[in-house]
Parts: sequence; C-alpha cells; structure tokens
Amino acid sequence: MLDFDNVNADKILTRYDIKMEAAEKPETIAARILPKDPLLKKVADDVWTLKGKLVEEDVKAALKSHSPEEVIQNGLLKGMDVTSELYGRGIYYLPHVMVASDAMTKGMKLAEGALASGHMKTKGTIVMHAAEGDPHDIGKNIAAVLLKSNGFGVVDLGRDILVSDVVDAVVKNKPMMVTGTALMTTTMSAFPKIAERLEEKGINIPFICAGGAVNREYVESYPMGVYAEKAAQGPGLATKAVEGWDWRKLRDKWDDLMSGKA
Ligand code: B12
Repeated sequence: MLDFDNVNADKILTRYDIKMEAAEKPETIAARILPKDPLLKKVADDVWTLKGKLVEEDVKAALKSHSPEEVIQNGLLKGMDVTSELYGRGIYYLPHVMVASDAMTKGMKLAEGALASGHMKTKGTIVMHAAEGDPHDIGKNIAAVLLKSNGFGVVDLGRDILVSDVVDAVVKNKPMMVTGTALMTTTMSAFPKIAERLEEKGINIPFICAGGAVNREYVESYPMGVYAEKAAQGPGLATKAVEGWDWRKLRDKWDDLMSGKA
C-alpha cells in the first residue's frame, strides 16, 4: 500500500506552467477581460464565478439600461471568455466550464427573448450544426446567438447531426450559408463528406467550419469550406455572404476580413 503521509511533495513532478502562472490570481486575470460597466460586470461575474442562480435576475436588471446585444456581448460572453482563459491555464477544470456554460445559456435565453421582436425579417437563413458524433455545442450555441442578434435567421439542427441530415436540412431550408462545429479529431471528417454531397446536389454556398479540431488549412482542403476561429467572426462572414461574396472570395479575403480591413 502507498503511504501518502510520508510523500515528499517537493519530489513530485511539478507542472512549471501552473507554478509560474499561479502567481496571478483568477481575479487579476478576470479583471483584464471583464467590462467596466457595473451591471454588465455583474452578469459576467455570475458566469465565471459559477453563480447560475443569480444570472437571470442580473440579466433582467442589465436589460433595463442596456440592449440585449450589449448584455450578450459585453456581459455573458465576457464571463465565458474568463472561464475559457482560466480553463486554458489549468486553473479551472471541465466541471467549471460546464457550470459556467449553463449559467451563460440561462442568461442567453432571457436576452434572446428581448431580441426577438426587433428582427421580424431576417437578413438570410443559416443552417447550423455540430458534427456527427460530436457532443460539443457550446461554441455553436454562442455563434448562433451572435448571428441571431445580428438579424440572421438560424436553423439550429443541434449536436451530433448525421451528415445526411445536414445535407437534407440545407436542401429543405435553402440557406445562404451552412455552418459546422467539430471539437474532436474523430468527427471533423464529417465536413468534407457534407461538402462533397452538397456539391453533388449542385449546392454552392459558404460552409463555415469551426471548432478546436479544425484549422484553416484543413477547412480549405474541401470545396465551400471557410474557416472561423471565433464565434464573433460569424456575423462578419454572414454579412459578406449576403453582399454576394462566394466561398472562394471569403477565402481569398479572409485575412483582410479578420483584421477588419475588408
Ligand atoms: C466542455 C467539453 C465537453 C463537454 C461538452 C458539453 C457541450 N454541451 O458542449 C462534455 C462533458 C459533454 C464533453 C465530452 C467529451 N469530450 Co470534451 N471537452 C470540453 C472542453 C473542456 C471545452 C469545449 C468548449 O466548450 N469550449 C468552449 C467553446 C466556446 O469553444 P468552441 O466550441 O471551440 O467554440 C469556439 C470556436 O471554435 C468558435 N466556433 C464554434 N462553433 C462555431 C460556429 C460558427 C458559425 C462560428 C463563426 C464560430 C464557431 O467560436 C467559439 C469561440 O468564440 C474541451 C477542451 C478544450 N480545450 O476545448 C474538451 C474536448 C473538446 N473534449 C474532448 C473529448 C475527448 C471528449 C470526450 C470524448 C471525453 C470522453 N473520453 O468521454 C467526450 C465526448 C464523448 C462523446 N462522443 O459523446 C477532447 C477532444 C480531443 C480531440 N481532439 O478529439 C477535448 C479537446 C479535451 C482534451 N484536451 O482532450 N466535453
């Protein structure tokens, strides 16, 4: 049996990244990301400090003096940004991410409700999904809210969606754009299959692909694929697609678009 009482902690493998970064407290890291406005900061704090019980009340309070878009972008999403940063640094673990995302989703539902009446006619329809076999949908959900809050109509198919169901939904809804999210190396291969089947049906629309499993090089290796790194890039890509940019132009001008030059 191992005798933990006599273990010399100094002789145990040390992760130097965590040791060095531990000098910075989560509050200090958060302060760099959080908004200054006290009401929006409260909303963001509810997300990253995992206070899901308070989020609805605080979102309602913030909506009295801020637009739903502001509450989403500068409140809820800032809270999620802090969570991602803490997770990336090894300070937060998976359960923290899950609880924070749950708090964010609760707040999003309320803020989205306040948005709905503002956009009766949408700028265009977008079909969204998380790849076949992939249960990771937090990023897709954020992207969907940002697209909706920018006036686009979203048909959200959900997560773990069969390649054939994505293709059928595109045929049925005739969107101006389709998106896919893949966080697992085992699921990203669904994207070229979707592209191939869409091409066979003569469909030629931008297919925005995102998620930690893919990168720009991979996404540009199949027809229609256009890479997105962050949810906040969705509305910019969709706006250009509505203006008539096809997937080839979105690829060519990608750097300018992302740096705000296009
Ligand atoms: C949360 C999480 C889960 C949750 C998912 C909950 C949910 N509803 O999404 C749960 C617990 C279910 C889960 C399960 C698993 N997970 Co997991 N999970 C994660 C974790 C910690 C965070 C993912 C996340 O939500 N990030 C935050 C969001 C905001 O990021 P995002 O989705 O990438 O979105 C950003 C961009 O990609 C972009 N974006 C995304 N979509 C879109 C769409 C558009 C249009 C646009 C413009 C932008 C955009 O915008 C966002 C940023 O602004 C990651 C670790 C990591 N570092 O990513 C592992 C991770 C993805 N999981 C992993 C694994 C392996 C699993 C499991 C297989 C574990 C297991 N052995 O059981 C299972 C899946 C089992 C199954 N097949 O069902 C691996 C994948 C490894 C790989 N390369 O294949 C990771 C990387 C962990 C690791 N380091 O090993 N997981």
